[in-house]
Amino acid sequence: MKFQGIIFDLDGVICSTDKFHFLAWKQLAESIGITNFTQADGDLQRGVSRMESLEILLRKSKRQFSDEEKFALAEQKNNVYRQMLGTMSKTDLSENVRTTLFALRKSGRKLAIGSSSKNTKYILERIGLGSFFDAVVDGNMISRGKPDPEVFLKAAELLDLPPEECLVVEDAAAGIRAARAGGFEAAGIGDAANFPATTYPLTLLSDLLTIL
Ligand code: B16
Ligand code: MG
Repeated sequence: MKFQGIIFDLDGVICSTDKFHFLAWKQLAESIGITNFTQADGDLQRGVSRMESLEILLRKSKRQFSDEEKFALAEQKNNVYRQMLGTMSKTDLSENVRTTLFALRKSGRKLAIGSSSKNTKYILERIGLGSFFDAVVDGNMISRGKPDPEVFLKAAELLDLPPEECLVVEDAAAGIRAARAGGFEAAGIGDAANFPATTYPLTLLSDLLTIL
């Protein structure tokens, strides 16, 4: 087996919380007078950390905010986002993702999550995968966000495998760049299927089963 380990991004690969991110950021934008926060702005926030996402949003504001105010804004957004996550359940895990994960587990591979989100554990619990993965590395465990490879290198380390034996699965440009910077091959889903740095384009997560 070329890949003994698979490291999955969470949002956009295992489940889809991007719609909640967008709605919560949009609500925050409007509360500080930004009326032109669009889906294209939301797309730029894919895969990057909460504070970097805030900076992307604040580019649309004429006001300057102190660091203290920025932390308060990020918390305000996160509170709204967490409430939305509370509506998620096992039904938010698609059949395609569920059967793919179980087939990969059966093949004997080690499986990990490498996510920028500080809400990773909560999301995994909501969708019924709270204790499924062999390793979970999230935004609370890293000091540099994607496109820095830290999150994936830490996941490989926890799986006790070198990067060349792990495949990273990502949906975002920042994540594909992080994977390649860490010496990983990358499978890309969604927009990431078309990036030049993506090794394996996926239409569905189950396409992994034919690639491996
Ligand atoms: P949080 P991923 C990322 O998750 C999201 O794609 C990105 O939009 C978000 O800003 C980031 O998590 C931080 O999320 O505010 O929950 O800490 O794609 O790396 O699984
Ligand atoms: Mg993602």
